[in-house]
Amino acid sequence: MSKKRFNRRDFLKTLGITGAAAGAGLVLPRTILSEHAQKQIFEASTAHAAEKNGGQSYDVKPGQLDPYYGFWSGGHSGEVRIMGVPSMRQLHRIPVFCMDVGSGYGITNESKKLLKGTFVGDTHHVHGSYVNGTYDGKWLFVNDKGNNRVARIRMDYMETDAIVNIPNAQGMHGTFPQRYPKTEWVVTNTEFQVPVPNDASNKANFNKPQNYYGMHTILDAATMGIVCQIMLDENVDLAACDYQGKYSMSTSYNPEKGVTLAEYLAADSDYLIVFHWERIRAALKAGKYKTISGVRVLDGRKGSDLTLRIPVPKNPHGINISPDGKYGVCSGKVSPTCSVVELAKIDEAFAGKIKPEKCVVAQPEIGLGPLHTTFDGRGNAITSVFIDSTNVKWNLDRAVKGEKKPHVHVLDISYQVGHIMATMAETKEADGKWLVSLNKISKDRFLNVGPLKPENEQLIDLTGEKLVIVKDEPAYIEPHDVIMVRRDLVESKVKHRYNMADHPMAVHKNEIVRKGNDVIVRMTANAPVYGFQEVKVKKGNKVTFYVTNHDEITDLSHGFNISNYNVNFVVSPYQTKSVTFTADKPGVHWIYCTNFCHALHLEMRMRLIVEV
Ligand code: K7E
Ligand code: CUA
Repeated sequence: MSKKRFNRRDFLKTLGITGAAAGAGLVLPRTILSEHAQKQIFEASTAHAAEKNGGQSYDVKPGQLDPYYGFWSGGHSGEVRIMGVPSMRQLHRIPVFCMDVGSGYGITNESKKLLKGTFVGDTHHVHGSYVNGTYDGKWLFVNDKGNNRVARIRMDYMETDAIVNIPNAQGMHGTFPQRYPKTEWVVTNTEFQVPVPNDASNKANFNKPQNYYGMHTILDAATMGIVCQIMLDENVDLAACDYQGKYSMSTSYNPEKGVTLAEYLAADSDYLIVFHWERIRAALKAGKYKTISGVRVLDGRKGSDLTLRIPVPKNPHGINISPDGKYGVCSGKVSPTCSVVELAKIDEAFAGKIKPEKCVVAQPEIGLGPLHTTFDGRGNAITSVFIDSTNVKWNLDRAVKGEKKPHVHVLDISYQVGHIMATMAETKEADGKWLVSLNKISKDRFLNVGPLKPENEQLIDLTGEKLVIVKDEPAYIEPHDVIMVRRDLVESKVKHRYNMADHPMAVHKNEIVRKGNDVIVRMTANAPVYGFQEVKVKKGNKVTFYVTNHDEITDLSHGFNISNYNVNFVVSPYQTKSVTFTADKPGVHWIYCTNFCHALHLEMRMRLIVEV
């Protein structure tokens, strides 16, 4: 193995910490990277130490199933991925905000209705719906930072079933479902401040950043309608809900309303903003809102009794709540500290009995660039530290007792970690088995595949005192965040076939309906034949195909590709999909099944004849 694994100059460039950022107090990282790398290689090559360490095996043998479902956001691929943990096998990809030509998402009429023509998306945070502080296996919620949307995925079919566009806001980021008693609300934050409303009617404010605002938006989980928005003077970043159904909270920065890098970094202290749900409900009831872009907007700026601002240093990033519901941990990002907020004190602070800053009960120094924190359910927190390229395990009680460095173990990872997550860690059932470190940069850890390199996801055994890397996995753009859910909470809810009644347009009888210029073909797919062997249309006809898969056999999906017409989709057992296009190219166009289904799969085809 090459000794020179990592070029330091390259690394510093990677960080891009020059000019304004350096001036703003960012310190250069530890510079013994090649030593890090060496140690890393050693740790990875002694992965079996993990079995000594905690005794759990990461080896999922052929035919065995993983004990955890991992739900990965796909970053600017716009999708969500399902992985098996600990095998790290990619099991499925769920297109959400993007087009997927394999499944036909973005091509079929049903998916076009969800996407409304927008298929650029940036998924950061995926979270499951809750009952009593743990996952109920019903829904996943995921944000789109790219185009201000939040989507819901129904977990019985593992497909996107609702997308809501959020007005008055931009850069939907931190997104979190209510944890207790169950998920009725979902909150989502705007990373970017914009004029409100952000349209021509408000053009007077386009060039006045002092009149831009951030929003904490509350969605109704069941209807995916917007309950209300709370207007703020800050950029609101990550979000969390408590374990009591009383509060949501968000890290925030840029109360100075800057629009340049130096300006965002000007203030030394920013806030964890806590939102008081009971008061929000009361304010809505009392009509204390303005309706802007059709949404009820409440004022949560300084002085509002709906919000509490707990000062934390500096441009804080992640806010994560310990599984016992006691503490919120704000990761400092530009400060090397994590701020531990005791949630019980928030009541007193809202009641005016203590100052908001008294909610912070510890501020340990974790490392350079702490971003996100997760938990092992045994009193330890693990924080991702971006600039140091480490995962730091530290003890919450020791921190609260005043230890400045309550470290248990520091693990070097490769390299530049963003999110980390432990199994079940965002629930009260955190079990401390596995940790995943989603590292932004893989450098030289995999075969060179050109300038766009994979990212690196590292699987870490969490059962021992030390963190031990057991697996390195490359990943395509751009796994951002993840939750890992115990298999028993999901598996029994996931269906093998659709309920035909869920699709009102399901085809039971093959027919062709011609109405003026419209041709509607309603057709079954049943291995190895489609309901028709040929369909004749006239050039210029508007043609719609409805296809229902009548095979009830598990795992027997059919494809539907129309040659020359830029159409392909897949229909799974008992599913119905449709597509509409103008028959503008005369000729014979074979429609064929793209998804292997039968010994006569290749023969599963028919002609579309476009006559002139
Ligand atoms: Cu840290 Cu979008 Cu979750 Cu990036 S955010 S890392
Ligand atoms: Cu149907 Cu292949």
